[in-house]
Amino acid sequence: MFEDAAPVDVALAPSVEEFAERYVRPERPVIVRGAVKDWPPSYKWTPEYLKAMYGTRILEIGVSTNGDYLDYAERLKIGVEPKIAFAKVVDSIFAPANADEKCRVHQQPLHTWGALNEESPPIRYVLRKFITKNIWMGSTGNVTKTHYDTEDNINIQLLGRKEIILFPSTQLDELYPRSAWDYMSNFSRVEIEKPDLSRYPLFNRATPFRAILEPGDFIYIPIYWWHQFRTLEASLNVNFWWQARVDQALRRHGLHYWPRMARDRYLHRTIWRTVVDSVSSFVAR
Ligand SMILES: O=C(O)CCC(=O)C(=O)O
Repeated sequence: MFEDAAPVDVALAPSVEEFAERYVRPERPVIVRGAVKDWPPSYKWTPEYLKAMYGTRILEIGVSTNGDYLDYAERLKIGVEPKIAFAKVVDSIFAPANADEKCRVHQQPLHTWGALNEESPPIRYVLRKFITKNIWMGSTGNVTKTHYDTEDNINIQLLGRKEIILFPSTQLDELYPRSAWDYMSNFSRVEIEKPDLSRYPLFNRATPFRAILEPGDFIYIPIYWWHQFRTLEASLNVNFWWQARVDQALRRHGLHYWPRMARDRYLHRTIWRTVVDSVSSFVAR
């Protein structure tokens, strides 16, 4: 689907200055190819290596019969995800006995993963202090539905392939975010592959972009750009979200995200982090 969508720009190992100037400053997405060859996870993190390092670690995973994890955050909150040894997850994703059983390791912060954390320092294109570095792993056919994040994102493809559909951050109304009180308030109500235009007529004027991520590529997803990820081949990714500036945090999308953050007691941490980071970047100038 979306084969006719506009392609996301592609850059071949640009300099950091060029990346910052052409893409990050104007908040324009780009796929960067060939820029992480020397980054240890690119040449070290095979399924066998990961199993040998952390195979016995027990973690919570998402499971799905159709690749759709729409209520995943809700399920995590009420603690109903299976707990399983990492080696088993790696096998069921990269060497599945039954292709209909899908699972994923969703946004696991890497700072608790000792050696893997040390082997994955921020790549040079991570331009500001990063908030989290996560590992993602998932079966062919998984889909993370359309949503936006409140930070700039660099998502690095280590194994497998993913399709990403993006919509500009300016199209907040066209994508109909869920209620500000919803646990997934940053998710769109529109099923972008079969939109109900009678309920969501403005989606008609939304303008999709499409990108395919291959091993060794990363995608820069600017703050508030909508994105859907589809796993085309069993995948391993690492992403970095870095701190938004105060003026970015105060945009409509950020404000829409805050009510549920306040209710779930994350807001004060976000405000504090944003202020501290803005003051320290100002002082460092
Ligand atoms: O890989 C995925 O399924 C989702 C990744 C994502 O949403 C992100 O990096 O912001």
